[in-house]
Amino acid sequence: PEYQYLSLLRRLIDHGAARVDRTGVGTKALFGEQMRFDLSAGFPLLTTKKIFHRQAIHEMLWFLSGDTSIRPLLANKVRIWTDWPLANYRKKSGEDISQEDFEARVLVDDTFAAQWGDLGPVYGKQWRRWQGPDGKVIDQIQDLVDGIRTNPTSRRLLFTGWNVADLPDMALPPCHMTYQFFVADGKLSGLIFQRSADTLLGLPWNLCEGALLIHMLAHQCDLSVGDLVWQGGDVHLYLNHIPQAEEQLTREPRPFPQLVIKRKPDSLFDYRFEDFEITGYDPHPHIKADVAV
Ligand code: THF
Repeated sequence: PEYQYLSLLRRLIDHGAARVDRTGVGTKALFGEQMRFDLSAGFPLLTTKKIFHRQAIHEMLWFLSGDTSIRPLLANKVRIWTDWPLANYRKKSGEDISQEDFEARVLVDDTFAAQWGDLGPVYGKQWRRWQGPDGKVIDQIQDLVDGIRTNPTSRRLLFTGWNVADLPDMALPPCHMTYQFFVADGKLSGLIFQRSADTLLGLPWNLCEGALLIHMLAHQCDLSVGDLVWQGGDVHLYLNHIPQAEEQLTREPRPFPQLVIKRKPDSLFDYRFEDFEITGYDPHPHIKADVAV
């Protein structure tokens, strides 16, 4: 359960290699880590600090919608993607605009949103509208659903956001870049390969969203849930997150909550936020930490 995550935090602090990273903040990093969660035993939402699952669910639905603008996120009061377009706008316009004012403009001004609120061909675009060299548009997620239904023993049940040709146009290349699925004994398991993992801030969200996606796919394909396997490449702890990690390590994990899906829509793309409920979530208090941009 959660002990795998806590042990990873401990090992990062004790044995992580000090590295200077893209953001300049500095990290401690380990290479090649794995965790496994049996989803039938509980939903892997960390309990040693409160995770904002409302926002995480919205983010996964946004990926699946194929959208790449921060506007639908902001409309749901999800602000985790604002920092990157905001930094870009400040740099290019020279205007010292506040985050609140920037977000308000993206929400009300269509032209502004189109010019400054889009992240480029990130996750949603690649998942739902990967463009082939012949112009053909590929919906990797629909193909995955069809594959799980018609050919469940296939070894090609996967999708990827790592579109090499599109990388230069993305605000940020995908971190959780490849997902693979496996059906056995009526259970659907999923594996996430994440090239770069912000262990304190992003990783708990990635686990929650990966688990949610497996639940949704299983629901649609009349399977039960198996394991979530998470694999990280460069797994790091930002140096300014060490005090928060130490605080979290003093806390005793509580049982994982359960995910309840209240409605079965006609397709994977018709789930709404209200269809999901997390029950029995009793976390320790939130721990605040700043994201490196
Ligand atoms: N960049 C970095 N440095 N870390 C990341 O986790 C990350 N992401 C996405 C893209 N680039 C990244 C963005 N996802 C938070 C959570 C997820 C994010 C970005 C930020 C975050 O700050 N969470 C806080 C509080 C959020 C709030 O106050 O609403 C938290 O405590 O969970 C990883 O995919």
